Amino acid sequence: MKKLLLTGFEPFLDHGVNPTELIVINLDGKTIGGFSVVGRVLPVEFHRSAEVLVDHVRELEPDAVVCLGLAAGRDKITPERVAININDGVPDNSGRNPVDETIVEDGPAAYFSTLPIRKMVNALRNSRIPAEISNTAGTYLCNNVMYSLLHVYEGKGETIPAGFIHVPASFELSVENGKLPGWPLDTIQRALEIAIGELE
Ligand code: PCA
Repeated sequence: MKKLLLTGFEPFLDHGVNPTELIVINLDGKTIGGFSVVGRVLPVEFHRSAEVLVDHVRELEPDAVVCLGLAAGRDKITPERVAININDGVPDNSGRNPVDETIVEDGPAAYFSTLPIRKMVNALRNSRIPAEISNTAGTYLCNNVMYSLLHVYEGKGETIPAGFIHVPASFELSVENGKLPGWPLDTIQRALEIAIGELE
């Protein structure tokens, strides 16, 4: 059976939990469509996250890679279209906050997702789950790991379905912070199972 590497992130900033961490732990070892899922949690640290991800890719040699991250404040499931060659953001979990740095010196400006993002969004909407393609993954860790992941496959001259999906806050987070739209965790998880079901 084909292998899917599914990553989430640990909690960061003032978010007490990260729904993507809980979901990849829940889905680890499960089968979705034709893929057996290997769930892994990444640190939120500019100097480590991509390295940890790339180590998993080397070790597992997956047939597809879907990285997940929390986009607190978004109210839809948003597969990302593009990652850009920039690190810039508020302090990460190690206190580092790069300003206008490149991720890969002399790397291309951007990489497009190789996930079937339009099919994923259509499948989600057909299941009455709010979803849209996002045209910016930001310049924080989510963009960093997506760019780094696609750079690895570019370097290998290999194309597999690989990319990033941002999810809204969970209900638990919206209780913690009254201003965030929050979804039940199991709805976010079901949405991701539907999106992953579009992989071939
Ligand atoms: N979301 C952040 C980093 C970790 C996460 O879950 C982001 O959108 O960059």
